[in-house]
Amino acid sequence: SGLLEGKNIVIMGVANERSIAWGITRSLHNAGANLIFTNRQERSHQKLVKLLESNNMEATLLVNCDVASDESIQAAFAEIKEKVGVIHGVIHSVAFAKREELKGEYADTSRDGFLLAQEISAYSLVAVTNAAKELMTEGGSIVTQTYIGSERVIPNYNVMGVAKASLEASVRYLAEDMGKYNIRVNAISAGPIRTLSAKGVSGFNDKANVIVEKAPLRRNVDQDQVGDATLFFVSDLSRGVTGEVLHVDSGFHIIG
Ligand code: 0WD
Repeated sequence: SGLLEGKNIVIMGVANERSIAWGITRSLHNAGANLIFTNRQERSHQKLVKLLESNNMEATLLVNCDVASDESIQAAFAEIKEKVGVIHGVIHSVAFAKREELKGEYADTSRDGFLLAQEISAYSLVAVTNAAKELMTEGGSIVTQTYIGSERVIPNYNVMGVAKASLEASVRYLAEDMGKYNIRVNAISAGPIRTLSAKGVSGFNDKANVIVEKAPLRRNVDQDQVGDATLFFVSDLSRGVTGEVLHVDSGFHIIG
């Protein structure tokens, strides 16, 4: 369907074909969106170029963006403004924590490991929202990716769980700030999906097995399910929704 025909959407965080952001890309592309991509690493950029080619998709623009740097964020959105003009959505699908902080005890988290996880995984949404709002002159929708480790203690998720709690609180405060510009801010809380980042957290298989065992739908979610839920948030179908965290987790979060 053409839900997003003529809409310019920025997608941040396609590392490879397993990335959640790539599932989102498929859903938004099928809905007719014009897609602008940002990558941090040259390696991801090359992979994305190949992925687009092999899927017969044409990107509107590819730009570099390291969310650890305000200058990089400013430069990325300045380039998008110059070459594309108005944007209608941003997909924030980036996070980072040191591998050694994603196992063992949370109590062992280092000061710089804590700050790094907060910076890349939570503050980046604040900085990106502020840069993107200048380009969202026709209103817009910002969607980020979170995980249930923000609400409950999930073994090994540790410092990232605390960063996701910060991210979800940011979604609510940003939703209030952006509402007056007709910009909505929401999050999707996906169940575990095997990606490059997921491999960095110890015990991925245990997490996936628990979903099959306990979730009402008794199966794991995939990138396309997150993509379609994101399409809902980006499109006008969700025009009454902001500051929300939507679980796309086969219903796992309701089970005690
Ligand atoms: O089970 C999972 N995989 C879940 C992931 C369940 C629920 C939520 N999520 C979240 C993640 O925490 C993250 O926020 O979804 C988001 C995307 O994660 P993913 O798809 O699992 O991971 P991956 O494919 O590794 O993509 C992460 C991206 C990469 O993109 P680039 O283009 O940079 O290679 O985050 C990127 C990472 O490199 N990233 C950064 N991007 C810009 N600036 C930075 C940075 N400083 N650091 C990491």
